[in-house]
Amino acid sequence: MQRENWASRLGFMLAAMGSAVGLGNIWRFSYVAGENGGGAFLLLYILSVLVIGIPLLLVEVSIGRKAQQDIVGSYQKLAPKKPWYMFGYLGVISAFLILSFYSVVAGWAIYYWWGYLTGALFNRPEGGYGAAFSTFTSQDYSPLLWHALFLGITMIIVLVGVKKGIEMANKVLMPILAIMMVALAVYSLTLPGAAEGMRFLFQPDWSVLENPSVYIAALGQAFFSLSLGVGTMMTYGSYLTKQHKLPSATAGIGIMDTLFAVISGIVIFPAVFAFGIEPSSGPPLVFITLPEIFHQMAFGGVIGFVFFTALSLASISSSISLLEVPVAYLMRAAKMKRRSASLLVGVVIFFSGAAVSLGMGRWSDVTIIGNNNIMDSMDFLASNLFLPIGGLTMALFVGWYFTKQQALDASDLTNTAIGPIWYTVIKYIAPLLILLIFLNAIGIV
Ligand code: LEU
Repeated sequence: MQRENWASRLGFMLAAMGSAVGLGNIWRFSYVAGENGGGAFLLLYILSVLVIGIPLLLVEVSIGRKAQQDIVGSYQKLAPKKPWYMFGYLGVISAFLILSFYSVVAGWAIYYWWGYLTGALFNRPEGGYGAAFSTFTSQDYSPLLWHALFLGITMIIVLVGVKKGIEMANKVLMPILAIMMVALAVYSLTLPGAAEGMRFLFQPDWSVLENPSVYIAALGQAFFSLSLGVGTMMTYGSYLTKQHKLPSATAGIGIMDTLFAVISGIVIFPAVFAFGIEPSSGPPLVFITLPEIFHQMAFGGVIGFVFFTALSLASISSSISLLEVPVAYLMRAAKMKRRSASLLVGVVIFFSGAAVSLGMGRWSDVTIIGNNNIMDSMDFLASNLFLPIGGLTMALFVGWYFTKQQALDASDLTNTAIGPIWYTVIKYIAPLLILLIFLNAIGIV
């Protein structure tokens, strides 16, 4: 069967950017930054992106393009009969875990979108937006419906195929979301909590660095936000042909994605302080903060509507990339049709997502890892452990299994000044840093 390809390098760029920019930049970034003390976390996150994330993004896309396969197939093809492919399965599992909660949270975003469309959210609910949010998410059925709707849309786009839906949607979407975010940031800076919010975000409180979990949170956020280590970028890279140059594309994606996160911090934190919300409120943070902002703004209802439209669409372009990982795998390994693979994975994820959703209410006392509920446990496992392990494997694969020449060639860095620097980073520096962060987290160093 002929494999699909992107229409152009721009098509790939947009799809990869669409994968990177999503709930991770707005929802996850703000609450993780809030929980980890703000400024010092931001610094560690940006360092993780620059030193580990962007170089590994190039690694991941290069493997995919060279192998022209899904994540498991790529390792099998480039390293036949070697155990590397086992780590490919880790990517498939991560995609599965992440999509299970991603779809639930995106369901919340669509519910908010609907609330602005119908005007239900224009007026501050009795008891505030925070209470309304937990009333909604702790219900049994309603959040499930939005989760099902979001997952259904994701499945339809994936079963139509990579090129058609994805490239087009992202062309319009990214610019709208970017404009909205910048405009909201400017507005947030006029709020009475602006100075405090900016201090929280940009003035590091170094004492938080004594806590090892801050490092792993920053690393995990970098991986999650760049869609790195899960196989999405490898799969998207596999729809590229050799004529497209990768280094500038991947650097551009990494920088854009990080800018989105920083700007969303500028939107959220002034409002957090202006409205007296706890920065460490966890996953509900943006769902409480944003409606407060829109409530206060002139034409806030319309702005809320446009914003949640853009956020929901941005989440779709990320969830498609996640679903594409197991689908591409099943299409090759189980010789399934795109349609049946998408349906099968979608249905399974609906059920695991349902557990996540019930974990916000009826099953809220179910804890899996430490004190974490179902969603936070899945997120911790996937984002803070599996993705960095996936990335580490990719770095070791290209750094140690490939020859230097093969590595440079696969990533279009032959005879370039940055080639040797990149190679040193992916062969030694990034793997060592990831290991150190892990060892530190379990208390060994
Ligand atoms: N990078 C995406 C986001 O920030 C998530 C990824 C796991 C597809 O929303």
